[in-house]
Amino acid sequence: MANTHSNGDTALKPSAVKPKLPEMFKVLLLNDDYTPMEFVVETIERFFNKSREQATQIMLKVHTEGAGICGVYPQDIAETKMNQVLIAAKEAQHPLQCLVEPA
Ligand code: TYC
Repeated sequence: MANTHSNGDTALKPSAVKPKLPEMFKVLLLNDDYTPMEFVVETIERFFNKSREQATQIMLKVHTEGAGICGVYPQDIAETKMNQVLIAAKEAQHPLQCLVEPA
């Protein structure tokens, strides 16, 4: 772990200090027949910090293809966003489904 230099200084091995990027996870929305398009767009704007235009594009992709990516984040952030979406959907009594998977 620590190397001692001739001058008495110590340094961490490069392997001990090399910054490691976090594993990344996609947050996906799934299509259904009941959740209003407007609710999906507002949800994407609210929780994924997207513009109206970006949110509309994502919603339409989910609507036509069955699923779409709202964003890619470290695991804890991705899971928090998924839970925020699921709670908001449940509160509004919409069946909107959201999931997290490795990017
Ligand atoms: N298919 C829904 C409708 O026609 C809209 C919708 C889009 C629902 C995206 C869910 O993740 C979704 N009202």
